[in-house]
Amino acid sequence: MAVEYPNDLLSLVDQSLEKFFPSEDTYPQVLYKAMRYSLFAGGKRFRPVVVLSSALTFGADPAQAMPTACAIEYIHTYSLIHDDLPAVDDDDYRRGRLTCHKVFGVDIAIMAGDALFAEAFTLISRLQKAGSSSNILQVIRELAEASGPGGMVGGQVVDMTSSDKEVDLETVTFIHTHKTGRLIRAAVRSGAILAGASPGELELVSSYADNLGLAFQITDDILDEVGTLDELGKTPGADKKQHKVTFPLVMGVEQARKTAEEDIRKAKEALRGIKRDTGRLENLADFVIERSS
Ligand code: GRG
Repeated sequence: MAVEYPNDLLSLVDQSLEKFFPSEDTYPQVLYKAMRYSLFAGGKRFRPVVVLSSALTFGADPAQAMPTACAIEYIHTYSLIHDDLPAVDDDDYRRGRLTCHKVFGVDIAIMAGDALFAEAFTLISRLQKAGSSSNILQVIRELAEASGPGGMVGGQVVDMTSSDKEVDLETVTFIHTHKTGRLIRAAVRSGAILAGASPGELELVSSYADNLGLAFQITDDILDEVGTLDELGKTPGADKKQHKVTFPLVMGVEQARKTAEEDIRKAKEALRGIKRDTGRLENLADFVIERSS
């Protein structure tokens, strides 16, 4: 049976993004239009949903973690805009519509990505009220580190410099855990930190997050091989065309799927040590392995 996605949280995120994000009449309009074009193009809102699920697990209300949840979506959207640029992956479609640079031009798309990244930290520092000051500062640090050279951008650079080369499992694991995994880890940890999880709980939920993040990118690789434009909202087969380093390339689709399943098993095992209702986090783990978009 298909796993049910937490659409209740997704709707709350969509409403909050509308509430927090400046209107397209804001000057300079072309910039806000480009940012909004990519931010409001749909998408699963997986990372904000993860923040809220983690916050709920450790006893906070979704509203209390919402500015952080939305800020992570700004960062994720920035990464997608830049990832699609001609100098990077050169993609025409994303989230079922033309990519930002195709509509607004490369110059504005670069600026829209940069502005979304900065706006993420503006949002948290202005509106993240729940949580102690030191916990909010810790969340800012989690997101900055996860996005920067030790996280998403570092992983992306190894990805870009590895295409066309003979690669081993260690390199592809580094790429995936950094390019995609670090931001998902930051999402899990931020929700837990804002809700006041104990150090022991934080350690266990981080282990859940690491396995979840790796499985998420392996399923992304598999979907690029077996998915359709309709399902994915972007052109499938792009990894192969660009000689990208992926798990299916290193070990074949079947073994890649087994690896992702094993990561999800480990993620769930980590949850078992947490003496809370971890049902929402378990459900997200099931979603990651079964997703078709
Ligand atoms: C700075 C030029 C420049 C490039 C960097 C940081 C970066 C661009 C790219 C990071 C790599 C990246 C885009 C990782 C995310 C990979 C991924 C799994 C994307 C899809 O995420 P989903 O499935 O998409 O959550 P939706 O559309 O549902 O939000």
